[in-house]
Amino acid sequence: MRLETFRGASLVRVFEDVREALGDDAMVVRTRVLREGRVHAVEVIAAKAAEVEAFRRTLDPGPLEFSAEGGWPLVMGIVGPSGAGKTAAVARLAAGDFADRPVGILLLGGHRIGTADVIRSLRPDVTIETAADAEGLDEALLRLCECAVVLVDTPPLAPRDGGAGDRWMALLRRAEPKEVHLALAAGLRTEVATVIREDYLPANPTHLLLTKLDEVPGGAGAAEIPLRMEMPARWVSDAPETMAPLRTAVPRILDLLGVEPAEQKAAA
Ligand SMILES: Nc1nc2c(ncn2[C@@H]2O[C@H](COP(=O)(O)OP(=O)(O)O)[C@@H](O)[C@H]2O)c(=O)[nH]1
Ligand SMILES: [Mg+2]
Repeated sequence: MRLETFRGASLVRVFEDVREALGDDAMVVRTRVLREGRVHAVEVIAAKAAEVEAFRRTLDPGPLEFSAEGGWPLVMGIVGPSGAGKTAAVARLAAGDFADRPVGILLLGGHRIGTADVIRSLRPDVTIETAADAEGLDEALLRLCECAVVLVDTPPLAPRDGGAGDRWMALLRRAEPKEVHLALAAGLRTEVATVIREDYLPANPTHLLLTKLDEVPGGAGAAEIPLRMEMPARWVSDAPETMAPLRTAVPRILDLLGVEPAEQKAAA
């Protein structure tokens, strides 16, 4: 979806420009008054309504489907750069969204010391398994097969890791996760986010997990990564406290754009 910025001396004039450029059903994302000394100008950020609607559909992850009782656990991976908030998200999901279900944690590859403690501090009863090769993975999954959900925490990719990244990404694929969430801090430049996604493609990311939304100013700017990624999003993370639950992504991201989840406001 393309956001366009229009500026002019009055709102009426700017809306005329918006309508001319984007059509009658253009959607206004933001309106503000700019002051430069004594001069006032009006700025309107707008998009084509059909594009907003398409973005809303892309973002929608659909319901989360758990297996029937006794079935294979719902396996979900979280991948992304160092410090993106992967481990925090795993812990918050285990203690929040999935608090009422038996949750298992799988740590693939090398992790920072204390990773298991971070998760256990929020959800003491989780079983935490590690796996370094295919055989170890199969055994770990068998040990977790009574869980309803298995959350897979992963290390970051590093340029000279001697193939460690390829190994854990292959293990993640072998675990056949239903969803793989790519954790990206909201403050990243969109160009950087695009390159990171390419790096993590072998992990087959299916969803965007926008993190650290509390660290960026709100508004349309904070939605640039989801706009660029064009991936469904189930959760966002927007609090530094480890106890804070993850939030449902779609309303939060649409809110940044000033869009209601199920409807759109047409330009007056
Ligand atoms: N402000 C803020 N901090 C966060 C958020 N999510 C995680 N953090 C913090 O960011 C740091 C790195 O998180 P961590 O989960 O260890 O990142 P990982 O390397 O991707 O596993 C920790 O101090 C987290 O508490 C968030 O949404 N907002
Ligand atoms: Mg971590």
